[in-house]
Amino acid sequence: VSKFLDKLTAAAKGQACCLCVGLDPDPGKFPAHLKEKGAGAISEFNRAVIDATKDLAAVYKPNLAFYEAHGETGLRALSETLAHIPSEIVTIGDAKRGDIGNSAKQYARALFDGLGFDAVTVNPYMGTDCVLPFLEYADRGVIVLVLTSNPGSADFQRHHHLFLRVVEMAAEWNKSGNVGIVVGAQHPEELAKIRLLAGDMPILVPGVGAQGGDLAAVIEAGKGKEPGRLLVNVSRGILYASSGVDFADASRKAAEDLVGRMKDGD
Ligand code: OMP
Repeated sequence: VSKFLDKLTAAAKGQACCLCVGLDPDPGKFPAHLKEKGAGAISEFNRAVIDATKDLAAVYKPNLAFYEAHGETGLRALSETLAHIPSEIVTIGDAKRGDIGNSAKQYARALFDGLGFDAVTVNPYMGTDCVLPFLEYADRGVIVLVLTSNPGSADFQRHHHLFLRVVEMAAEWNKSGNVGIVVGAQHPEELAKIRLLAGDMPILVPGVGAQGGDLAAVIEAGKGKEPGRLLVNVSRGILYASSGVDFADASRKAAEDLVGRMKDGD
């Protein structure tokens, strides 16, 4: 068992299905008093959401696009955000990297050594050699895209059931017990099949909330045996639960509601 899996198990606090809060800050959606500060307000916004949800979240998942989009200001906000997350909560750097080994090695350095994430998302569709540099960090999580939440997942991933081959490969890559997979909430039937094939590997499920996925169906199909093996990510549904000054309280209420439904599904 990897250090990543140990940390995830502890952070799940006995819950089979647990909450991953997606930290995807979009200054255009901030409440008026922060919106006027633009990207300069990202750190303050995230800190308020973290303070309001940290007893409910097992995982925080910043998507790097929302930080890189603002250049140096955004990258500084990302570091400040990571520094604010309590050390017992798992962090996933959602970067969806995938490149030839020589380049992937540098991506892995940036995300694990530089930013210090516990885990990262990786796009495995370029093949094993592109995933290996991440796997070498045996103490960190490597969460590979299998069947994504977007409509375009039909174009290649579903073609000849290619995604099932990725599940098989993910199981082979899991020698250090540090691999997880991503399956969008839009595919509960496939999720059930993937859970059977993947054993108790952690499955990250985005697509509940703004993208309309059905939480009850996801829990039914995707629950694992050990705590924390099903991670349901919600970003916009939590961050922008209110566009007023009460945004942090509203984010807490949204997170509480989700965690309540996760417990009922146990
Ligand atoms: P919301 O739709 O706002 O809850 O955000 C979903 C988050 O999950 C975003 O950061 C997406 O980039 C990410 N995501 C998907 O939406 N679909 C996927 O198939 C995979 C991911 C991901 O890897 O997290």
